[in-house]
Amino acid sequence: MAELVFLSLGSNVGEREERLRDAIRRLETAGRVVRVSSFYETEPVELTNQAWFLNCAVALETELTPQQLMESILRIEQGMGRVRTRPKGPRKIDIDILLFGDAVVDSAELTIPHPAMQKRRFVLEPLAEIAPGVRHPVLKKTVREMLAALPEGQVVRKVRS
Ligand code: PH2
Ligand code: MG
Ligand code: MG
Repeated sequence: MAELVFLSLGSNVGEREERLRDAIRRLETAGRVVRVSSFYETEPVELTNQAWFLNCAVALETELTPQQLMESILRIEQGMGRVRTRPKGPRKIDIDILLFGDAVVDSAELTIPHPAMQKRRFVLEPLAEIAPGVRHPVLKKTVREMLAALPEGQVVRKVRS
């Protein structure tokens, strides 16, 4: 049975927009891309001394398991030449699993829902555009509610719709 998965994509190195578009095309190998948000220009958070990101959210219908999807994402990131320098540092492409249906996964390699999604405006603004009423299976809040609960601060600007 297909599950509906929500992903966050980000790039802050080189041709960011082309990178996001390329990643979205490649995600078709893992399922069916059913929705894509606008692209957002976002201030870097957590590791702040790096270039601004372009971020978006994607809804993917997939028959893969969470583990298989993660492996498929790692292959896409590697195929796009991502080099892991330091955690949270600059990257050509980052694809994170936010929500995987109502699944809750907590293994050494994979945590779903994404543990930081409720704190990140660069995740919630794009996600609210394509899935405002979707509910976090642990926090029991909708995306719209999580976004409304965020403190002001991080600059997130829509650049394209
Ligand atoms: N990703 C991070 C850390 N900080 N900041 C923004 N604006 N966008 C990101 O995608 C991002 C970040 C770790 O993956
Ligand atoms: Mg990330
Ligand atoms: Mg990642």
